[in-house]
Amino acid sequence: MIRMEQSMRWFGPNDPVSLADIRQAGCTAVVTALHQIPYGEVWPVAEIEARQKLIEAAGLRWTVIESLPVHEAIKRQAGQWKQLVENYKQSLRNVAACGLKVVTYNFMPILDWLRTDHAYEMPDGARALHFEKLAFAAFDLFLLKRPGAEQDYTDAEIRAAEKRFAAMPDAEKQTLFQNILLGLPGSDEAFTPARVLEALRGYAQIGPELLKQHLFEFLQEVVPVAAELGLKMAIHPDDPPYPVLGLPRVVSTEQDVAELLGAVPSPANGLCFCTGSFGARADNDIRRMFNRFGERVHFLHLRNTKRDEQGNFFEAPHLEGDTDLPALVADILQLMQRTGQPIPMRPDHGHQMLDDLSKKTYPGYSAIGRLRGLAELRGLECGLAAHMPQ
Ligand code: CS2
Ligand code: MN
Repeated sequence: MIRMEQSMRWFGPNDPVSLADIRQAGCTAVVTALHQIPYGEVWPVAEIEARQKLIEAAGLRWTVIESLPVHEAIKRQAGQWKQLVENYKQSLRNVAACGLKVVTYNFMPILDWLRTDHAYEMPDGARALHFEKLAFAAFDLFLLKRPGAEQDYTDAEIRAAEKRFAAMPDAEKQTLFQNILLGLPGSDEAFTPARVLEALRGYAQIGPELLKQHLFEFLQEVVPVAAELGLKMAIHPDDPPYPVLGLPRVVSTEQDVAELLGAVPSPANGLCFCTGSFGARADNDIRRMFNRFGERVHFLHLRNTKRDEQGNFFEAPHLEGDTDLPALVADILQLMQRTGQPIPMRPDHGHQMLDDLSKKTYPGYSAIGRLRGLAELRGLECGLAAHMPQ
């Protein structure tokens, strides 16, 4: 019976969650990146190998990169972008030479995932990541003061955001600000408002159609190289999967994915299927999407979200929330038996709980909550596999 490969994300030697912790959680692999290499620079073979040695010495494997970031200039097709695409190809050659197999990346302008609250209290006292639309609007309008932001909200939304902001204690305003400008995954360096506003100006002329075109042109360049090297590219969806800060979004819906996979039909052009990101939209039917695109899914992020009518969502326990993960895992098992290919998986985020409540880790990436998520998913897969007709 072919099963998912179980891993956790590791942010490298500075991650408070160690490789030993990850191994004890039951993982056979980690997914990681060379976070110390500035975006756009080539990943040197020596550094890839050094990282690999650390991981293997802990009894784990490294086959999935998360992420090999795409430089902003490539997304905007500005400045030295052609050289940066060449650098990306060279990094692909280097990681392939070291035996890595899957390359995760995203095409979200400027920022990676966004939440308004990193410590949203669950009824059981655990803490979850939360996206509250009104708080986000308050940040956008009154803290960041993005020029033209009013045009992206209705009058009623602006009034509600004003009220929400007026009632917000100063400490909450500060946390909101810090949460949203958290910085990129694996970095301790937060964005400054000036830097974000400047970066936003770079997208003033770029709508979703143009950004999509830039993405497809990037793929036309890098996918043939990846295919030849035996690498699989896995794009992560937008998180949240709708426009924020007036920025264009290109990987949020089933239609987006169909276009993206169709634009460069090579099997090397695939997806990081993140159930939590896609699942934050009520109009994404997660199982239908997986069953339509499954053969191009090269990496799985399994997590759950709970939405409300207003479009707010929090990260629910892995087997609760709006996405039927038990049914999805059954679909995944079936697909893997059909293709004969195990798909690497990781629990994407977890609650901050138990001893971790007093520890500082990357938001969403504490050990115990992810251990819980992984254990539940592993048990689920195991039970389903045992009862699956051969
Ligand atoms: C991850 C993303 O932490 C997360 O939510 O799923 O940061 C993901 O690693 C990147 O978007 C992939 O490039
Ligand atoms: Mn994800």
